[in-house]
Amino acid sequence: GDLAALERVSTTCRACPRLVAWREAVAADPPARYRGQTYWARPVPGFGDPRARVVVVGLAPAAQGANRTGRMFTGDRSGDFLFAAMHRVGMASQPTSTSADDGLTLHDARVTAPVRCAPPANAPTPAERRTCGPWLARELELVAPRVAVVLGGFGWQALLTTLAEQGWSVPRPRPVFGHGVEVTLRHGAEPRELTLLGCYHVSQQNTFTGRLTPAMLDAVLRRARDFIP
Ligand code: DU
Ligand code: SF4
Repeated sequence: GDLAALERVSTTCRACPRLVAWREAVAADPPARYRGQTYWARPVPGFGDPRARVVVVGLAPAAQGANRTGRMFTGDRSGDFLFAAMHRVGMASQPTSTSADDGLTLHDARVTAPVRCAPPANAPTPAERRTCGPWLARELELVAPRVAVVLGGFGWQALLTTLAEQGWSVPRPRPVFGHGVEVTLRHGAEPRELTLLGCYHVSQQNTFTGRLTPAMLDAVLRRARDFIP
């Protein structure tokens, strides 16, 4: 349907010269453990249930993860941590996510990111975030989730910007990101609501240090379910 068309078109995007160069440079010189693999090296679309009521919003594809496998959060330690949790709470069909054809499906859940090409040092520029915003905006319009679990401050800022541009009532000053922060937005006079749940990012910087534990992530994902009738 429309979502499949969006994904097809978005994967041809070359709007950010620095990211196009990086995603391709990484693919041309893989580390020893991935030598011989053909990298995706293109924009990575969101993955999961097209009618998901829970959307997990990250930062951007990892150079050796989604930029290699072509599926969001797939093929790196961040994804291992995230999908294991999604499986524990019943959102994922299996606890591992290793390649785009490993059979994983998500139930009433979806994973996506505000920037779709792997950035150097996992750090997109503000201009790159603005340039990529419309892809996320269109995806959210089509999926119409009830809850967004937002992993980290970059995704939080990016998502609030996108939602404000789409006519959601984002409070001013903007709600500040934090683990466990909850904000419910309304869209004009319409009855629909979207709740943002802040969660520390699943990167190794947080998971190896114990800043984000499996129990903490499980709790946020279970909390997301509280908003689903
Ligand atoms: O072709 P498709 O059935 O629309 O599925 C596309 C893609 O999305 C496939 O890799 C499974 C995944 N998916 C999912 O994870 N959860 C769903 O509810 C539906 C599809
Ligand atoms: Fe296009 Fe987004 Fe990739 Fe930039 S980051 S090239 S806008 S898909």
